[in-house]
Amino acid sequence: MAERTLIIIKPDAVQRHLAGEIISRLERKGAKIIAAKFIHVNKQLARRLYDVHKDKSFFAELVEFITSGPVMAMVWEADEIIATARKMIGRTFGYEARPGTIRGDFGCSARYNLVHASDSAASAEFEIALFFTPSELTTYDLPDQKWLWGPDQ
Ligand code: FUP
Repeated sequence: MAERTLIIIKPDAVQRHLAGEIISRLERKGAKIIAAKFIHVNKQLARRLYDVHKDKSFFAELVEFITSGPVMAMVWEADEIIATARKMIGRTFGYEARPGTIRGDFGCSARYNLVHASDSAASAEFEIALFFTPSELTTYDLPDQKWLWGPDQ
């Protein structure tokens, strides 16, 4: 079933010239970009995004990092895109992520791990609404969608 997920290209990836690489991987996978904005996340938005981690020891550093420079926040759509994007991104810590994944291919850091992706349908709905209004989510067809996503299950 077609799903939407929030993907954030984090400050490290932007500053390491990896935004295009990350977008390209999602495009080649056949996912459809339906919204994007290049913004400097403020502390309030960062705390809301990472609310589930508010009691963790690394929360302050997490907020500090995501607000340290501009990010590219995007909404991508495809069948099963929430799980698919997480697989493409790899395990949380770069040094544990498998080669072939974004984190596995481009870094060894725990905190500076390049990309955020929603981890469930409920998170995706919550996170997309944090960054985008409903009218900012575009709708259009990909001419090759039938081949990339089909047949309907
Ligand atoms: P992920 O879903 O893979 O992005 O990772 P989590 O939601 O578990 O964690 C959110 C962010 O917290 C990660 F991107 C990295 C950071 N983090 C730490 O800095 N230290 C930890 O021990 C765990 C996570």
